[in-house]
Amino acid sequence: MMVENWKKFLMPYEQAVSELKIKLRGMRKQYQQNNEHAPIEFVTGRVKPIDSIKEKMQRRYITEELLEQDMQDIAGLRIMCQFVEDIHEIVGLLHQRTDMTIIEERDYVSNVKPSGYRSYHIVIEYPVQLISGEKKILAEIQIRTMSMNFWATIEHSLNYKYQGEFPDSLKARLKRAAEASFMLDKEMSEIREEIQEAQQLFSYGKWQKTLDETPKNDLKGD
Ligand code: 0O2
Ligand code: 0O2
Repeated sequence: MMVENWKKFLMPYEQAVSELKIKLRGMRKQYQQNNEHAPIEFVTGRVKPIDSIKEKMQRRYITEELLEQDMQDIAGLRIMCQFVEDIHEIVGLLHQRTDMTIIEERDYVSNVKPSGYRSYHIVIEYPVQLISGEKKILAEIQIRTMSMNFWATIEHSLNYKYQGEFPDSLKARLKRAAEASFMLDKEMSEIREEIQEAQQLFSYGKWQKTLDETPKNDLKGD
């Protein structure tokens, strides 16, 4: 296969990212409707920009023939959560789904990368319905706490500036920041039950308020 038409090549990936964003955001909505703590805070997604695909192909010696198989994050989804415990809940939920197949898992939450990077990566096979029929594509779902996300986002942009060649002092600072991020997650986990109780009361309060206001709104309505 020659990628002479990138737009056409990326079409199924665009479709998959849009669908998966809706599906994952739908999971959050269901928790909210049940007035339960949602293990998902927010979801983002993107199709890898063509230049990044080309750069990664060179860096990893990936040929066009093997692109679909070997580049697992052309379609990328990211799930952010409040607590480390939420990550495992989401992983469990994804395992139960019948609309995707998990083909690989990389647990950088237990196995922190040397850089300090933490996140749980799941590679799925996802069927997209095209007018030409079904096409199975790979997508990567990264699941992380907001604290992990904060660190990764900062480190990623610094990487961009230094192209991975950090000065030693900066490297040490990032390591310390990663440890601080880990401590924050730990502290939050320890007070998790208390936080969740408060959040439930808060959302119940909001719900009550909506109920109280409904009749008035109805009267005002057309
Ligand atoms: P940058 O600076 O390049 O990061 P919507 O569905 O309309 O609410 P939208 O506009 O599609 O939202 O964006 P979404 O889904 O909220 O988030 C897209 C942003 O998330 C992109 O930033 C990506 O950087 C980031 N992102 C999400 N998932 C991934 C992933 O799996 N891998 C990577 N590398 N990045 C991800 P921008 O806007 O392109 O800007
Ligand atoms: P992007 O779109 O710029 O984020 P690797 O050998 O580590 O490059 P592998 O084995 O293909 O990667 O998969 P892995 O490690 O599961 O996932 C790679 C992706 O995880 C990266 O995408 C990043 O999004 C994220 N990631 C991995 N390590 C780090 C890290 O040290 N710092 C940050 N900020 N993110 C990391 P790409 O391909 O770099 O592209």
